[in-house]
Amino acid sequence: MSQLTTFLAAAATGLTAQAAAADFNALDADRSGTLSFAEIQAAAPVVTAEEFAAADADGSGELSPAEFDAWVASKPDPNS
Ligand SMILES: [Ca+2]
Repeated sequence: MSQLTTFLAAAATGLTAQAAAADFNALDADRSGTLSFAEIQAAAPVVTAEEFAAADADGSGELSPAEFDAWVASKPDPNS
């Protein structure tokens, strides 16, 4: 559960790019360099498909580090 805690705490407080990159690597279970919805949900089940799709700016079906970074930065309050 530590990854989830880290992820949600970071999403709640905002992240530096460096911290987001560290979280990204922790969440990238298969080391593909992108985060699938399954990988995001494995760490943060509260994330919805709609939210993931909104974060997937180019519609590739996976979040690039830049997309993940922008998404986390846009989420000051994960409960809202
Ligand atoms: Ca991956």
